[in-house]
Amino acid sequence: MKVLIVSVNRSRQPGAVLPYGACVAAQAAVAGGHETRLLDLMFEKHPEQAVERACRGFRPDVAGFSLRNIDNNDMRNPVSYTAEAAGLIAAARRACGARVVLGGAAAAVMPQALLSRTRADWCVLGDAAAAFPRFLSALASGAAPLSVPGVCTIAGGVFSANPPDFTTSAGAGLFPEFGRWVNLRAYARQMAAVPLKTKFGCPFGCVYCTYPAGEGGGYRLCAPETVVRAVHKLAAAGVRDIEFVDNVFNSPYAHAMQLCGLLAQNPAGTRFHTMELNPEFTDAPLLTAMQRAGFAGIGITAESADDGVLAALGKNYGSAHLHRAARAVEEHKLPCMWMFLLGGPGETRATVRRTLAFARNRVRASDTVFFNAGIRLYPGTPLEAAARLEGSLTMPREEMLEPVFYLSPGVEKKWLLETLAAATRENMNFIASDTLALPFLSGLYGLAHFAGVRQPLWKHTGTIRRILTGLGVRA
Ligand code: B12
Repeated sequence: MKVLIVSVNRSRQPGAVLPYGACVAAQAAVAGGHETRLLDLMFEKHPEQAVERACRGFRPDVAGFSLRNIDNNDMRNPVSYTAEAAGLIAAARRACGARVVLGGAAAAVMPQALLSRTRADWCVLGDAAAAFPRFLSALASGAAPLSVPGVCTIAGGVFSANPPDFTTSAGAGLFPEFGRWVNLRAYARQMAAVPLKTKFGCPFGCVYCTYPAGEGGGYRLCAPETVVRAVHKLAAAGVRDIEFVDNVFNSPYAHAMQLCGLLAQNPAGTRFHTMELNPEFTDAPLLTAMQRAGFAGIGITAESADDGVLAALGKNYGSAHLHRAARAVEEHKLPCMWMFLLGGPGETRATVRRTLAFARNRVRASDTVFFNAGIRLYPGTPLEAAARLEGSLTMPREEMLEPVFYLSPGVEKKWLLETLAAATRENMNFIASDTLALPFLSGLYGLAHFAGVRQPLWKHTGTIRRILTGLGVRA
């Protein structure tokens, strides 16, 4: 069959991200013996026309739409992407008779609502490398696609789903030939690293999160040797920055340590990044190993510095782990971004102040702190159930595609946003979601790349904000 994969994501917030999942899906279709093309809409000015053109030119039998984001996760300036996705699918329908299938991280979060909103024929959940070829061969042979694990559909108004298989192994299918599918130079010009994933699954129980539902609760690890081979292939293709995009990079701890050891022994000349360090496993030996491996920037998803809030969020760590991680960061040279999530269950003015005090006193002035206010509510999470019990969430699940957020009844939105605005004014290394929404951010990445600045750009947050403030720009 002829298969067209369309990567729908065009968000540049906080920066362009390479369509990793779409590349995996395209490579999986090729592995299944299908003639495959990928249309990446990231840099397209007229996406609907681009879809129509691709459909008319290629005449695909199957159009697979890779949906990464439902919305921008920003309570203050919410942007929803589903109407755009529905428009693109309608454009494909106008231009060709392909059967339309959804996949991707967004599809995994709300398959039924997305199928209904976009009127796609099918949705395939789980790892594309395992599920997509099976789905395609079922279609090609006339077998029932619903017999394939991970496939769902709405027929006659009724949603049916075959649960995804969370036992398939994580292997070479996770390392597509990126350069075959996307314009790597265009991403490099936007200072976007090439993403790599080293495992599936998430065993943690954070009350707001969809990761275990999307990938299963048990780990499926890639052999570190396979990851190192993929790194060397990318380096040979000219890639200079690689970002590990695991749900949590440093768990299992031994796997991360082994990978860092192998990367240090077999240097590829690439810089590494990850924004996904869990504080429980962020200690001095890990940071030493990461530094030796060639990491150039790390992010710690701390969420709060208050033990009560961390417990209510279902976190596996407490504030003592944050303090230990801060000490380890101080002892190393790695630039670090700390990320906090304000407004979760149990949050009060006092707990917000405790988190801000940690950020002021324990984070180096040269490091960056990112604060998000309000937590996006997703169907099926414990936080959704809590919000319904509190009475703060009343809308039916099908409508939760529109951005809806949890905010603790113990803290008023106005006070929280004003307090955050004051903290970011006073501390040039603090940023909040409104900084990510700055319209000139993409131009800034381009300029920095042109000037030879190395990733990550956020390590210059303080300097950039000082310059912009001096120019009278609120950033
Ligand atoms: C790492 C990460 C980031 C990094 C990205 C770094 C980078 N260089 O790529 C950073 C921190 C920058 C980031 C930012 C954002 N992120 Co983010 N991120 C992730 C994370 C943890 C992993 C993403 C990833 O690359 N996975 C690896 C790839 C291979 O997986 P995948 O894309 O899902 O593809 C697989 C399957 O979905 C499927 N598949 C994919 N496409 C297709 C197509 C077809 C046809 C088929 C059949 C199958 C298929 O097969 C693939 C292989 O297994 C996910 C969580 C998660 N577990 O998905 C969140 C996640 C994708 N992010 C999310 C969000 C919201 C955002 C932001 C909007 C938030 C913000 N304002 O910062 C931005 C948007 C950035 C942008 N420009 O688009 C949401 C998206 C869903 C939603 N809730 O809307 C997720 C799911 C987290 C969540 N549950 O809320 N993110």
